[in-house]
Amino acid sequence: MKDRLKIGITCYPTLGGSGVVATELGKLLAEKGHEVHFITHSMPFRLGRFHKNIFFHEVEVSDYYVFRYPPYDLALANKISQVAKTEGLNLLHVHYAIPHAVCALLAKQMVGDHLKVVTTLHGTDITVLAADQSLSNLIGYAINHSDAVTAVSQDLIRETVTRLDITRPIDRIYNFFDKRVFYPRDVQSLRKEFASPDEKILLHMSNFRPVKRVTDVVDIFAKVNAEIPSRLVFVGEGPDLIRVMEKVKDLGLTNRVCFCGKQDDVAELLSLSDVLLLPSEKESFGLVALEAMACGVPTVGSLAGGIPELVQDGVTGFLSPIGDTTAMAEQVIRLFKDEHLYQQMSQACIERADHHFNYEKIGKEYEKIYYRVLGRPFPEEEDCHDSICYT
Ligand code: GMT
Repeated sequence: MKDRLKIGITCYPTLGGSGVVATELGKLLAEKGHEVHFITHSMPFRLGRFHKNIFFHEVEVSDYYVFRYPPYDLALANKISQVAKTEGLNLLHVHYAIPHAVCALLAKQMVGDHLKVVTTLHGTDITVLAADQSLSNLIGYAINHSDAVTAVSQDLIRETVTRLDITRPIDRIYNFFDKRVFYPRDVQSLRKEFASPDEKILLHMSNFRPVKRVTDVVDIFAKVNAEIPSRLVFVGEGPDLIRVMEKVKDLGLTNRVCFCGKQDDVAELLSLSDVLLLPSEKESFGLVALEAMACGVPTVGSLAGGIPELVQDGVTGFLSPIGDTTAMAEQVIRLFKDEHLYQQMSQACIERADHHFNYEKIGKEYEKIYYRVLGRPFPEEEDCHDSICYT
């Protein structure tokens, strides 16, 4: 490819949507011909197969006896500077202001101003940490001093400029999905393992943090199941898992609910479900709703954060005020009772995902920012060699 870049990526490699976005973006940039260096404390969990343009540099943290806390942040900054120098990186794309953007800025000071820093905000650094006085100034500093900053929704930009003293523009770049992975899969036989043909399947996938309001999922399911025979599938685990399990038991729903735990290959599970439940209290984007959408599965959820920018109420799902489990259950029942509406919505999901959130479109938005901060023209016309060609 013309003007190939050398890009360092730092993210939380084992956690949630931000790690998925960072890893999938790195993989796809590598397919396009860029050289991608992951600089993380462990191998990103979605990295998958070997690719000649992808390199992994492990951050090792010393636990020297005088340290009260192992200095991960300093080890990361040091590692980034080493990799940037030895590999001749053009830029660092870091996910989360804290600590990754701060570490990247420190590395940049060590390496030189030619190394550019692009920071992507995913949510928690703003919606939770920006209110923490012990970190807020540093978050603002990291945002104001990065060469470019992106956020995964307009709502997150609004939150960022409201909560912090921000003196620079922030680009909105939505999350994306890979259409070679997320599409309506033929999962008839797998579906039989979860439900009989006359039953519907509701699915929730998250890290079970309190902001996900997973007990609301159980309330919604109980109401739906009282009217339409259904099954509930949970994917993931986290702090509220035990509470949710207890609630399921207390409501006598144990034999209708499946707890699958953490799963790597989620496209099949999404494809076998009829509706995704996302009743979060905070959600800067909701990557899982996009992945479900790409599989033709509508979302019923809350009017929180960036969810309405992704899920169009009444078109690709239904949204209600946070905590209104009665309305959410009614909407699921309405969808399940009206086959025509369901099919229409499912089709609208596939089209919307493909049109607005496909990698080709979103990947290009990130690449344009990379070339912009480097002061180089964006090479519009790519020969297809070494790049992704969707047919
Ligand atoms: O949802 C989580 O708790 C995980 C979190 C993360 O750090 O990975 O997800 C955030 O980033 C995702 C990717 O941009 C977004 O799709 C999620 O909406 C966002 N989560 C929250 O805002 C709670």
